Amino acid sequence: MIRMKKALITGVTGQDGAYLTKFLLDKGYEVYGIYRRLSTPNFWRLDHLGIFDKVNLIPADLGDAGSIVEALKISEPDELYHLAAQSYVQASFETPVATGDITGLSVTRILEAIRQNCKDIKFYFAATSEMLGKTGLLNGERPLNENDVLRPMSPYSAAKLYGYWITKIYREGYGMFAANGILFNHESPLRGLEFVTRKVANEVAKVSLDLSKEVKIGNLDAKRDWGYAPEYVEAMWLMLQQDEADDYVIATGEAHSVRELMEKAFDVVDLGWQDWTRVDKRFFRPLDVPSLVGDYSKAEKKLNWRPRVKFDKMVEILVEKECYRWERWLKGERFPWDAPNYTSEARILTRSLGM
Ligand code: NAP
Ligand code: G4F
Repeated sequence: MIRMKKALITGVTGQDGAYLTKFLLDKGYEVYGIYRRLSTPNFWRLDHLGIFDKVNLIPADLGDAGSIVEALKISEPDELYHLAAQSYVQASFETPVATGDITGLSVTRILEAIRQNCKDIKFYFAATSEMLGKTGLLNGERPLNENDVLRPMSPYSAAKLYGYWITKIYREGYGMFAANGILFNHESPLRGLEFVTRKVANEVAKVSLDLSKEVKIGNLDAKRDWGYAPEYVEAMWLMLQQDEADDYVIATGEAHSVRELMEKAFDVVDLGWQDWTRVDKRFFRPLDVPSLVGDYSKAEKKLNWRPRVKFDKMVEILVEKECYRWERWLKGERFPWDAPNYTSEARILTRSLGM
């Protein structure tokens, strides 16, 4: 009898954790997910994908090495996907030390637990295009690849850079199967509301239904390479199916500015973006990566992976989903991820207000 493969996912309640869980369950995996105890349960993404009852949940915290060892013992995984992190760049300027610990140092806690207990586990680390930072200025000439210089511009990306290097060190030093996915931005209707794509989609839907009068936004000039999250989790899995561990850029190869995002999102609801937009300094960062575009040719060649949903389609999916949700909300339906449950941005006092 063929044994079902087992996967352990940290960050199972996040955007990628939920899509990866669904992807692996569809492949016949037994999936275990680490979640942290919160005062309010946070399983809405798993619920939305209809998989909440199919994933085995293990309470643990990235700050607590013992709980990670316990999760390994309970799940005995073949593959471990380390996705959990303080993942919001702007918040990393507010909580740089906690971000260093959870987003950076936790990678060593997990790698050490694997090294000491079960060295054969295949390990995936969610590295990021943000690590490229200032090197993004080269985007005027070409998309960036795995060999480009990493020059982080935020406490978040400095922490990820540490995680990326420690992953390579355990791979080379101890012969462990440890891969880095250098993923560029990837979005979906399950994105946290604070990230710019879902924030804009949500606000545009509200404007179109007369529930709001304007969208407040930060740096309109920033450019990102925005892909579609459900496609990116497949790339994570493909990295762990190779004979040898390696590092891969996953991207669409297209750059679009936040200005273009606004334009396209308002276009979906037949409105002109400039009539409804206000630039607000609270959404600027002490430092912001100006531009990021990725060259995914190594992943295409070695993993046979390529993006299918590009910018225009991705924005349409997000805006249409938010319009659908708000239309039903007006009829009295409620959803677990309802925006009214989020704190109004106007009441969040960040250090950017004093800049
Ligand atoms: P996300 O939606 O913010 O999810 C982050 C996950 O980490 C959540 O499940 C969160 O749990 C968990 N977490 C945070 N602190 C924790 C702690 N102390 N102990 C245990 N769990 C903790 O992020 P995502 O978009 O899915 O991204 C997944 C990973 O890929 C992250 O590491 C991110 O930095 C990286 N990445 C993302 C992108 C992107 O564009 N999405 C691109 C490159 C890299 P709660 O639900 O309890 O908060
Ligand atoms: O959506 P964002 O907050 O994503 P960011 O900072 O690029 O980070 C995301 O992608 C990374 C991969 O490169 C991940 F590693 C990370 O975990 C996260 O998933 O902001 C995108 C851009 C930035 O330049 C930001 O300054 O949009 C700009 N922006 C302009 N106005 C805004 C806003 N960002 C947000 N969140 N909110 C605004 O109102």
